[in-house]
Amino acid sequence: MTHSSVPAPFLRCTLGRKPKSTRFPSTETARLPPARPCPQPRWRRRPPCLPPARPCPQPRWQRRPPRLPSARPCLQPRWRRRPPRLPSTGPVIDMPVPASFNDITQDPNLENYIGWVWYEKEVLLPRRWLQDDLNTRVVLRFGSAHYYSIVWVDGVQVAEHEGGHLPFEADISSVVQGSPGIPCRITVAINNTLTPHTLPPGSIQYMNDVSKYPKNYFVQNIKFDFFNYAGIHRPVVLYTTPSVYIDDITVTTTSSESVAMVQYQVSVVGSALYSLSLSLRDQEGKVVATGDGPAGELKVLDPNLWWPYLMHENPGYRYSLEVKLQAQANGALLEDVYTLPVGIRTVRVTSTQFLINGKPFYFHGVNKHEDADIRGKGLDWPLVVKDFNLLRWLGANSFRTSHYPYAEEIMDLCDAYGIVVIDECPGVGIKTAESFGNKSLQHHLVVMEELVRRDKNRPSVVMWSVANEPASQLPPAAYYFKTVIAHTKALDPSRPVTFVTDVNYALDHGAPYVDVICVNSYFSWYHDPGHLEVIPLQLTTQFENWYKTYQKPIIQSEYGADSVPGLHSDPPLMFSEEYQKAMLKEYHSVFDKKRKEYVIGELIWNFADFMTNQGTTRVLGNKKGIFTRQRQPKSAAFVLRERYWKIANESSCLPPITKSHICFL
Ligand code: GCB
Repeated sequence: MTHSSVPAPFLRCTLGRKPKSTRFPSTETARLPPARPCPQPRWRRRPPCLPPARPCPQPRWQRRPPRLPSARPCLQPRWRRRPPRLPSTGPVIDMPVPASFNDITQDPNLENYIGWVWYEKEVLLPRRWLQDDLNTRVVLRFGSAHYYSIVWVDGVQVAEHEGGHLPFEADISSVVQGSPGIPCRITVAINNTLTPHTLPPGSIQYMNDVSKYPKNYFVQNIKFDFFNYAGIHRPVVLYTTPSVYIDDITVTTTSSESVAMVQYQVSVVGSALYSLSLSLRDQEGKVVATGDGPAGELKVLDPNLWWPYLMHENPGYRYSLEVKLQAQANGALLEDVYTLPVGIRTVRVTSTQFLINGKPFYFHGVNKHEDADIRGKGLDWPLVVKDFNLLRWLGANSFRTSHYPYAEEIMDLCDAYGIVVIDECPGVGIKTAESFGNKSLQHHLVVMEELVRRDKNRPSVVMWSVANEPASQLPPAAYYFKTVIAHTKALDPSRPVTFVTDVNYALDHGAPYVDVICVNSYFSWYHDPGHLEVIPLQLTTQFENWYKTYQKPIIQSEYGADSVPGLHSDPPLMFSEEYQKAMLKEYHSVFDKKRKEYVIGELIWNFADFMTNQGTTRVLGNKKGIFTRQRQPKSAAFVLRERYWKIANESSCLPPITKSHICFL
């Protein structure tokens, strides 16, 4: 739970000089004037993840000291104990936060850098945060950092976190309180090395043939198809709570036509002596239900349900749950207030349907990536909003967060616009037996805990996906997925769970445990390239085999073809825009037959072109987007747009009136 906050401290970051023994050339130094926290007082009142209202002082970061990665990231003890001021240790470079570091400079070594990088920033905290030190808790929160992070404040280690894509935070009160007026120094060390036990997994391969490679040469191998961007990808914020505070809220909802129940659970930390009061308001601000205590149920008469986009004229309806805590501590009355948007909706899966609020929901949507020129995976508000405009233009009602959890800011907009989400964890590229072992499994369980904790209250999230295309034909996959899926269901019994497979239906050891079969196939592309005519037969067979085996509804969770924008050919040849369109049409004819039976969705691969590792099958990245990386439509986008709107209209739901007013997020 987060309370009053200042915006991202925009870590002052610098790039370190490398020891001579490494293969990384030195990088120029550039300095900016010192960054200042919180230029606008109103930011302090905002929740922590909102973006800055205007450009902020540029941050800087330091990478230091480059060292060869090891299976388990570890730092030289001297550095871990108390990192020195980074500029005193060598050259530094300026680095924006949030952003990936890879594409910011002209240095190819930084683009492909593997190992430790260091960020640093000094922040002056408001005096009032530091004076009432018994009753104020100061927290430093990271939206995400890739992948292994250690954080110090004034040289004192305050946090250590494994894994990207998910938030982590640290109570830094004891470090910063007592020295008002003195800037505090935030230092972050991040290691982007992927090992068989990280998520996603990877491996470091040392090239020992000295006739071919320089000394200590190594490569980071990965088994996933997107560029392995790294850095501080999401906002970093400082916020305060009272020393007794609302730590977490869990909300689930049930409903009938005329009455809904909102079940809540509030966890409080800091004292056992407190009182809690809750009020639920509708969008007009009218209180529709009240409650008290840490757990209970709120009854809402004639509820406005949360509906997906294109399923209702008013999609994304959310009530506002205000939770107020009062506690006595250290002779003072403390109050903590948290406001949570609540969408009332139900989700249920039958053997042939996916039901939202009891009505069949057909996923006509996309797979995405967090990916853009220059900022890589860094949160970029203009791009985020552009993408939602394109989704709505397309008539898409859903997406999968392929292949990792997306920024909370993106998820907030899904809730608000009614875009339905299959929320995927970073379990992508799990291809070796080693990555199905106990160590990996334990980490996967923790990642699911973090993901469920972050997104459990989001009405847009209708299903968890615990992995993409693992080697689920390997025998250990059975126990692995049984355990991960059972754990996820125990954490959240209200949502179905799946993973996305490309393994043959008869060989897949994980499929027995999923609620919905999500299958990827690339007929006429990776299989029988150039042969569009095989699609109808092969796709029909695929669906029938899966359904016959499991009697579970099926989503075509990926299908697609690369197209180089502007490349034309008739008859259609691979990589032309015409081929991409023709492939879509062949797939769609089968979807149209099978969606009358048990196929409950189609998600195109991919919404937009995206960067990948270099390779002989990739032309400056993966070109299966229906939009270019710069978000211009290819011909396929128009084919899909016509189809999605047709499907939306068939389901006889009123499309919402497109409002074109500006509202500030
Ligand atoms: C897949 C993967 C996705 C790739 C895509 C492709 O099956 O799930 O990550 O990018 O195929 O284009 O190869």
